[in-house]
Amino acid sequence: MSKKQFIDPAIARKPGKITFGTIPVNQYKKSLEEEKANFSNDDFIRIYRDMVIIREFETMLNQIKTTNEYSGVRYNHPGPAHLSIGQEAAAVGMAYYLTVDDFIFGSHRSHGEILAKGLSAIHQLDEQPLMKIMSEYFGGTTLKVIEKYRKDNVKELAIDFLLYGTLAEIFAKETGFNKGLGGSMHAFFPPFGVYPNNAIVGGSGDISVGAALFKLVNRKPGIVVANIGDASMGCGPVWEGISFATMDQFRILWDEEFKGGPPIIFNFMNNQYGMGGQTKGETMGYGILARVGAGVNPDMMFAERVDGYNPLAVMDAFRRKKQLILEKKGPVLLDTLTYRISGHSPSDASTYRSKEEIEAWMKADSIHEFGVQLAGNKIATVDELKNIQEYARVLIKKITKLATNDDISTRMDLVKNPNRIGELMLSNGSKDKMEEGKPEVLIPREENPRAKQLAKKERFGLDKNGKPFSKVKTFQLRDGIFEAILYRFYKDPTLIAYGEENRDWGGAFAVYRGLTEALPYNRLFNSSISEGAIVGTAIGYAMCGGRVIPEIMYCDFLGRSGDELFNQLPKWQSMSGDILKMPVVLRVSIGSKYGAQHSQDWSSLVAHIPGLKVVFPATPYDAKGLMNAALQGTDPVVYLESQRIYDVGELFHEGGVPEGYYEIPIGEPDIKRKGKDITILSIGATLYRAIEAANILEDKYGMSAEVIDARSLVPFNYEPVIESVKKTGKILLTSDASSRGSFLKDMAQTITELAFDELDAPPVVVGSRNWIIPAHELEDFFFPQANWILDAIHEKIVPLKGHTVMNDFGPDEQLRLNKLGI
Ligand SMILES: Cc1ncc(C[n+]2csc(CCOP(=O)(O)OP(=O)(O)O)c2C)c(N)n1
Ligand SMILES: [Mg+2]
Repeated sequence: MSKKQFIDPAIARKPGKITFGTIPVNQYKKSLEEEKANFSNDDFIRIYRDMVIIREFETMLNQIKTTNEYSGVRYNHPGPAHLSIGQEAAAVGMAYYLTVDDFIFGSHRSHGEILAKGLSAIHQLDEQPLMKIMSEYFGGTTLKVIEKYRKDNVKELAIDFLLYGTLAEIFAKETGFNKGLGGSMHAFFPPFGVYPNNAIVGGSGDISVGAALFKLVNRKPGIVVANIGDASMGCGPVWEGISFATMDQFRILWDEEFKGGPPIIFNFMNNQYGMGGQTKGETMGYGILARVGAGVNPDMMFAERVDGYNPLAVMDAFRRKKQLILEKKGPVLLDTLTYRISGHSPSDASTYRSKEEIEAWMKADSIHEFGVQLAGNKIATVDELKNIQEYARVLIKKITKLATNDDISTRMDLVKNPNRIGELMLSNGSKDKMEEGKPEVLIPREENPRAKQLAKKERFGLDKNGKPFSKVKTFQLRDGIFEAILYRFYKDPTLIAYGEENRDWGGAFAVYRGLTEALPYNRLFNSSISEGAIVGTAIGYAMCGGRVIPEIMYCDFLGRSGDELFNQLPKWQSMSGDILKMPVVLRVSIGSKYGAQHSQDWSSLVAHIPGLKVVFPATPYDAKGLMNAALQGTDPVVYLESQRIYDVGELFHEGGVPEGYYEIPIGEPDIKRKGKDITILSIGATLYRAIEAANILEDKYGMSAEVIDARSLVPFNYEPVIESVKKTGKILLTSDASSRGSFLKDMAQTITELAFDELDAPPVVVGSRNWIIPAHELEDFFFPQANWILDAIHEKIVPLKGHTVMNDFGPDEQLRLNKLGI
């Protein structure tokens, strides 16, 4: 949305036609002789060598998988190995012109890409920085293994290091590039510009765009290459990543210097199959994959098909496409045609393709053909080529011996330290800013129009007589969130925020009102309606070193970012072996009044996912303090907000919401109302219903309830709750999440274990119904109400004298509903 752009009906409604340009298909025609102008003999031989190394590496894995032996080295590898025999030219061609500043992302079939990019980086780096990288990575753990066996030549040592680090990772050894926590499908090595590979196919489609966004926004050198399988063109994150990367605003609304948008090449490693499905003719409709670029933007993403069986053709394409990006001409799509001679995995019987087809592609094999050309053009003799093959065999055998040796290449010792992996789940860092530098802003913070308005507001919600101030006079919960975010924007130069309607509109619920005036487009912008990419790009942005606040407008829409939320955001810190940090604060607004698909509280769902922190503040004081803490940290935090209480004032914290900076530690619950007879533990906006119930309990039944506001779901300190239960002997837990399988049940069970002897009755859970959420007029029948809490206490914990039950929480009804699945 931008008022700068006038949408003229006279123009928009005019008849016309869209004409597409042409998309080149295998247009590379240069002979090796002609290429001598661009490559030295050494270059040609190195290209051959790199392909041969990759081929031998994959051949070794194939043999290990199928026969438990390679060249006399015996080993059983039960894990995955998706091999890329046949695709070597595509990988080496892709990596050749990329510098160490250029990042690649890939998929489950990325061994070849990792090695190609690593070999290219090793060639480009001087010995000193190379040695520094190796000796500093995990304090030299990986280097120490191979150093013993080779000390003569740094470049050769680095090749050993690359092959060993990758293989040890595949074999789940702690000496591998990601401490063995990534494995075959996720191995990577950032110092060489090799970023995560993803077992969720298409998973890199949006993460890589976030990495490119990081480069763009923070003016970092280099481009990003997203290596994606051809069948993954059917995946949501890929389409969303492409949509996000090609938004018009980069060219039209952002400052001139950002014109090209995220510097990214979507490189489809088109081996023409997705497991057993043929993409052309069966599972996709594009015919030639490059066609897809035509519809995306007027530049047709400079889409092109290139012969991925010829390394020089791929290099030529990458050189030209990289140049386009450096000229700020925007994202590029490459369809790199290749063939997977190996099966999808070593157990693949290739029932879906003919023998003739495999043989035809083997006959055209890129390594063989390139070798013939090198010999034909007198660049290398046949014997020299054979020597290279022998060199690769010796090298791979040596590395295989080292990586399979359990004494040299050890696994994480979970006997000695059973919680080692647990300790890597969260980084728990505290960082004012992710990088040094002056944050880019448009006005001084004091001049912010919203900040000026807030200065006049009442920071405690009640006047001297205990009467609430009017809404307009009160500093609200949304203001607490705003203040914390505004503060951080002036502190951390890497911080950016985006989502739907974040700019101009000020966020759908006015949390960001006043931010547009403060920040340039490159720090606050509206994204495409791509919830997957909103979260996915944030992941890529954070793993490259930035801090980011993506926003999901309604909690219900989290489903659209399911994979990003389940498999990416929570997992990359630990899967990287703590190389990557993930300072992403994902703001998620929980709806109200809008029925079944706009009012769901999915807090239980996100709290279930290991690797995420989850907070749900219910007061302005907590909202500001928890946002400050989330933005100071280095972990992914799902920050839940309830639309029902965006406008509440502070009713609990004496003195109101401080103007200055303070943090509320994530994980610490807070006693909002003191009591001695029963404990009520609430999550989120239900706090106010719990307080209402507590007041009725006091007034009508003479029972004093202690109300504890969980504030956080993960992590969570149970101690204050247990202390309370020791005093009261009774506890009821309540939140707006549907009761079955909810986080409340998890808490109830933990409390039972920790305080069984203190309890007079089992902990009782009062969640929402296991229904769809009805219209606002019927919402009170769905979300827990004060009278539900009273009914549940009466029926399950302690009879309340004279209480008339309105809802049946008795055991018979509980049994009946469970039998019915509601
Ligand atoms: C989201 C997801 N769906 C399904 C799979 C199972 N799977 C693994 S590889 C693969 C085929 C992918 O094909 P393509 O993207 O062309 O890559 P290729 O395997 O050919 O390299 C499938 C379906 C997966 N890993 N992730
Ligand atoms: Mg494929």
